[in-house]
Amino acid sequence: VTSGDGRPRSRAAVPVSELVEQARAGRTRAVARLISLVEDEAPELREVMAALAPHTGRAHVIGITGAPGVGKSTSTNALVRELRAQDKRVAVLAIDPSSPFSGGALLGDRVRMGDHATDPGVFIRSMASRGHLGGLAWAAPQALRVLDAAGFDVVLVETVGVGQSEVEIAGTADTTLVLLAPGMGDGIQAAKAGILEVGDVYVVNKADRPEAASVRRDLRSMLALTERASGAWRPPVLLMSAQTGEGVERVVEALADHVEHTRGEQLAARRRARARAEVEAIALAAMRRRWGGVASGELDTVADEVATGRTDPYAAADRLLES
Ligand SMILES: Nc1nc2c(ncn2[C@@H]2O[C@H](COP(=O)(O)OP(=O)(O)OP(=O)(O)O)[C@@H](O)[C@H]2O)c(=O)[nH]1
Ligand SMILES: [Mg+2]
Repeated sequence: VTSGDGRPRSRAAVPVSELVEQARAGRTRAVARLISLVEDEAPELREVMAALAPHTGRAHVIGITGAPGVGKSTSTNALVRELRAQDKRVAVLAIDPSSPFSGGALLGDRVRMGDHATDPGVFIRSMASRGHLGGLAWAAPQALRVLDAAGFDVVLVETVGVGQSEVEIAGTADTTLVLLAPGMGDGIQAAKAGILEVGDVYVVNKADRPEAASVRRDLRSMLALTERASGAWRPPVLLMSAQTGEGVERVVEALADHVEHTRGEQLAARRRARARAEVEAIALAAMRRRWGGVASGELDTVADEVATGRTDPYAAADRLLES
């Protein structure tokens, strides 16, 4: 398994070992460079990941998900402010699984996050899949690994757009925060989107609006129908106004409570699931690269045999896996 696609190594003007050292010392530019290596699927990644591995497992990874317009970006900003007030170092990874390009819609978010632009205790980065072989399943966990090893106490993963992949990305965090807001779709839609299963902490944002209380009531009664083992974590449903800051402190407290409550077997299981997805994505990308590369004729050969009826697709796949 190679980590890259054979593109020239020119990007790494600074040796990997030095970049890793600098990132671990909290140097923002080194952290940014390492994440760029992830985005580019650079060949140096193998060495980077080997160097980072012993230094991971400390950060609290929090996934933030919710329908467009519920206030994910505003809330992320408010959470960062509160965490900074508690002297925590915070990284924000904004992920757009649907868009092949960075920028665009994320630009507005960057501006909003400008509140923290000059704070060295805050690192903000947008990421898109850019249509790479490995996609986001490949890139997101590796970016998290960089931020974790760089010593951030909390990493907020904000997903942009809607769909199953958001729920999946948020679902592999240590703690998943699901945001709702009045007027942003009722409880039925929440149930449809699968969020009743993934949330560890539910937050009804825009609590400065009068309808927030009834959204909370509806959500609570729906969650009450979900079966949970005795002693299991019961997701709280909190009211917050990201805009005024009301309730933000309580939300940060609930997020910390959740990770404390699950520390041990449950947290280990989530992290294992995340690592599993990561390893699988790396292995699959390596296989695709091997079979799909211009140099590799094996896939074309078996495809031709399948297309002309000389062999069946299962036998062909077996041959590929054995090759
Ligand atoms: N009244 C009120 N409005 C809010 C609050 N939080 C966010 N908003 C507004 O809701 C709108 C959407 O907020 P965003 O933070 O951009 O929401 P988002 O979920 O990141 O949106 P997408 O990135 O498009 O999915 C903006 O106009 C915000 O100003 C709040 O607490 N109260
Ligand atoms: Mg947003």
